[in-house]
Amino acid sequence: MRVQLVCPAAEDSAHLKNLALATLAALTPDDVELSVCDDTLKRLDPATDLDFTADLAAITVSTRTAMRAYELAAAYRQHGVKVVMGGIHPTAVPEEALERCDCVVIGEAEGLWEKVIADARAGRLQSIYRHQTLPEFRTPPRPDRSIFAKRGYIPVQAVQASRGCPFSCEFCSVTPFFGRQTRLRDPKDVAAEIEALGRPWVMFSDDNIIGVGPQSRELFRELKRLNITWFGQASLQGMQDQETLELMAESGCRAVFIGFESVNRQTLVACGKRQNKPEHYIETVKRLHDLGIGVWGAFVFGFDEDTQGVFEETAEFAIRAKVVIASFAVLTPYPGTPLYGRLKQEGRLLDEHWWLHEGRDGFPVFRPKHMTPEQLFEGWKSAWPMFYSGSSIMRRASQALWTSPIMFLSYFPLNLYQRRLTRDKILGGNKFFMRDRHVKPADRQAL
Ligand code: B12
Ligand code: SF4
Repeated sequence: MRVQLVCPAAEDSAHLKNLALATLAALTPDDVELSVCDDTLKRLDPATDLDFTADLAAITVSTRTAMRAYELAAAYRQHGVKVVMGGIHPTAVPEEALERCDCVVIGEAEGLWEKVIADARAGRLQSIYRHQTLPEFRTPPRPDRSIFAKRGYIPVQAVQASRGCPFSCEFCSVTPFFGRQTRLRDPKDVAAEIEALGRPWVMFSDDNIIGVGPQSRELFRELKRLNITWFGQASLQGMQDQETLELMAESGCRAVFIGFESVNRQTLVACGKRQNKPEHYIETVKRLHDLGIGVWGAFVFGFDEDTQGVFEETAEFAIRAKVVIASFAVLTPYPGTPLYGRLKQEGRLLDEHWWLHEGRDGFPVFRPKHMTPEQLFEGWKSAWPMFYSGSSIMRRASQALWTSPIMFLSYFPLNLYQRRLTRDKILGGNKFFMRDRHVKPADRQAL
């Protein structure tokens, strides 16, 4: 039997080894011949790059990659290849996916993929596979990364140490998909996996590497003896505990991605992100920086409490907090989230199937409460040049530059890269984007 594993790309997909495909590879019986088609490395030409002699194509799908996944699936099916889809998006909207493929795996692959393969072999592939309960994750099968050998990926290994999240922020897909209870891997198992990978730079694919108190500390102790460098996403819950932060730094953490989302307490309460307390943001960033951990802050615009002042207020806050880099997003109702359900019920979705239609990148797909979609779009765009203006980069450097040797070397390249992205992608090549008050005229010359 021959199976082709497929990773479709969105326009901005990074060259990262996809952990879902490596997991499927690990679950596949040895006598099945596997190949990989990764659209994120090189845009695949459906006519020439897909293996139409395969028995099965298995496509991992997120909402951002759904359109491309459907396009690739159509090509396989035209040539008689059966297509299985799995991942966050088909789990949220299985009926939609089933109109475009032969089989949908709802939820996590462990315990189901083996059945899919057996049934496909026997010629009795079912249209839906799903779990009765969430699979065990204490010692899951080790992802098989040999499928990525000799390709042009970013030299970072993605590793997952937990699944699920105890919070349920209204806009997030994680809790509906992975459950409200965090399932933790055995820290020794995580460390053994990393050790077997040759102690690479690690990116944890967990949603919250710090949020589970004593167990997080157990993991950090295991990582400490490996002497590695790692990055991950962390919730602000647990960040008040200095001992945990110190251990995190000692274990090799050099950067964290933090979803601050908003600087307004009411917004955070309303969207369910109660663990974020804006009054602690600046101090938390400083404590992390003092320990050699750079902070990448993420903010979202378009919440019901947001008014026209939110863009400047947020960008200024991020500058004052001196985060190493920041990203700003427009609130997006992903299917299957409580936010999607609410906006649909309130009749505020501009397009109920927005992911199936080409839109302007970053343009809202719903009607915000206190502004028009255009005002939200323009406001979102305005936050980027404020944050990546020359004077902001210099102002933040005073703290961020000294966090660690890695930050020292990467602070300016990272910021200049983001600044270029702002000019080319967010502002569509507008060379004079920095007409804001953080910008000295001399800075404009630099563009
Ligand atoms: C790491 C990560 C990233 C990384 C890298 C992702 C990558 N390519 O490896 C980076 C930082 C680049 C990133 C970017 C973004 N991300 Co992200 N990311 C994650 C995160 C935290 C982990 C993903 C992961 O590796 N999981 C581990 C693997 C093993 O799990 P998995 O993919 O779900 O696969 C399992 C099952 O789904 C299933 N499965 C998956 N595919 C298939 C296929 C088949 C055939 C079968 C049978 C089963 C199956 O089996 C697997 C094993 O059980 C998730 C949250 C999460 N907990 O999953 C968000 C998440 C996927 N990201 C999300 C979002 C929104 C984004 C961004 C849009 C953010 C932004 N505003 O820019 C961008 C978009 C990037 C793009 N171009 O697509 C959302 C997606 C929501 C949705 N409905 O699609 C998530 C769920 C987070 C959230 N809070 O809601 N992300
Ligand atoms: S946004 Fe973060 S904290 Fe909130 S539910 Fe999602 S993963 Fe959990």
